[in-house]
Amino acid sequence: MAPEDFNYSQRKDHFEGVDFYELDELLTEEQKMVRLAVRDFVKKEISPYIEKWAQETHFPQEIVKKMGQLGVFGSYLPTEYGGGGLDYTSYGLMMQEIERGDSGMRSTASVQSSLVMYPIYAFGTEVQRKKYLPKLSSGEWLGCFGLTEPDHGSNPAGMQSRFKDMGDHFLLNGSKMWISNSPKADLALVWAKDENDRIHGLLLERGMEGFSTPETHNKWSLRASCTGELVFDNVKVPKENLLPGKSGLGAPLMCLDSARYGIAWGAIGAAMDCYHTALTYSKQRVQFGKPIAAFQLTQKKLSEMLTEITKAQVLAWRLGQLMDKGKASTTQISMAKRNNVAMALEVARECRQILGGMGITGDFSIMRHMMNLESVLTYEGTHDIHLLILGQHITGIPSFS
Ligand code: TGC
Ligand code: FAD
Repeated sequence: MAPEDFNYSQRKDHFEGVDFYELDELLTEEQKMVRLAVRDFVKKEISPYIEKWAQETHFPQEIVKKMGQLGVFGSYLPTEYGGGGLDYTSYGLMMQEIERGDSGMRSTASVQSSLVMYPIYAFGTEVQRKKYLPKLSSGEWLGCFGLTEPDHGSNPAGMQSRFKDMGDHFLLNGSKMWISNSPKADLALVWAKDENDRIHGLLLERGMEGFSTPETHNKWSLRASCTGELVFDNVKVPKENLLPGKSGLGAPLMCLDSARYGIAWGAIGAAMDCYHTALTYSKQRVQFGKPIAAFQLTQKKLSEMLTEITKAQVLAWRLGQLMDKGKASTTQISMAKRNNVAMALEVARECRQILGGMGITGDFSIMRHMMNLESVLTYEGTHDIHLLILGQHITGIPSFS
């Protein structure tokens, strides 16, 4: 028997995905079709250009409409508002496939879906839903989500952005920092406190007087995604732009549950791409008269990566089931986000080593994934904050402050 018959990499699915535990058997035909459609889109519309975009710190705004046409935005929301009416596993598979291309592209998709469309659907009025959701789902409009502030990242409860009731409108002051999509967004969902210190969501449209969105430069991570601030200098916000359905920190935290779930899947995509690249490279690269794949140390790296990717897939798949049943808890989501992102970052680092010097170049995707994943490890709750969320769940004792 030829050596390749034993080799996992020779299986038909090598370039199509990593499925060592045959988890495909657990997916529906519809879920597989969704995955294939997004995979094909990424191959055609993202992968050929992403390295150039990242090197040039270019956010390809035209991708927003293309993703909208594909049905990536609001996939789990009802069709009557432009959503896809799909389940959470399909949403997860979409995030996985987009992040195989690039974490920044997945950021664009998850902010639009989970952090802008979801809260408008869940906490908005019928008028707000009808006004904004179809534009966001088609990609005609791009949205952003403003929770983090310069002095309040992990602790959003301390936010200082505030609005006053002026009778016929609200007057908003403050600022937000590190906001994905902000420099290009048409709509910003901003979290701010009222005069009673209660947090509410406000919808700000580009062009409102006193509202600006300066871009954040000099990032070494998520270079094809645009990041910026949101600055509110006496912005008059119409009263009908407040989301009435839920107030308090629990409202943005509910949105984060959905986005963190998507990241748990997305990170697997980045890991898969690194793994495939390193595997292929290691079989081609010859040192000491042998492909480096023949060395035990390389095989150890690859074996451990496959094991960790597979464990992450099982976690994500089960979490998808719990999401669909409405049973997934914040702590279960924290565990998956934390584990899967750290796994992907570790896989990217190991793969970078397998490629030696070539691993640091933009000729391969690995270093870009690795740098992107440093942000993914931090945003939507840092690696350590998710550990503390789990710690609180286990012991019943919060240790944040
Ligand atoms: P805590 O006292 O625990 O909770 C405050 C209130 O919220 C309620 N709550 C929830 N409600 C619904 N769903 C959830 N998941 C909820 N979690 C908590 C809770 O019951 C309480 O309600 P009430 O009625 O008693 O007031 O809050 P805390 O201030 O102690 O904070 C807890 C902590 C640290 C876990 C939380 O602040 C946190 O998660 N911090 C991390 C911040 C974060 O993740 N920021 C992300 C910003 S957005 C982003 O990064 C987007 S990147 C997007 C991209 O590009 O992909
Ligand atoms: P800090 O909160 O200052 O944390 C610094 C360090 O201290 C971390 O290691 C943290 O784990 C640790 N730490 C903090 N508190 C504790 C504690 N109690 N115990 C132990 N350790 C602790 N935010 C948005 O609102 N919208 C967005 O679209 C968005 N997009 C982003 C895009 C990018 C590229 C990045 C980098 C960030 C984005 N963020 C966004 C912000 C992101 O959510 C925050 O960066 C993150 O929540 C951490 O906040 P911080 O950066 O202020 O770090």
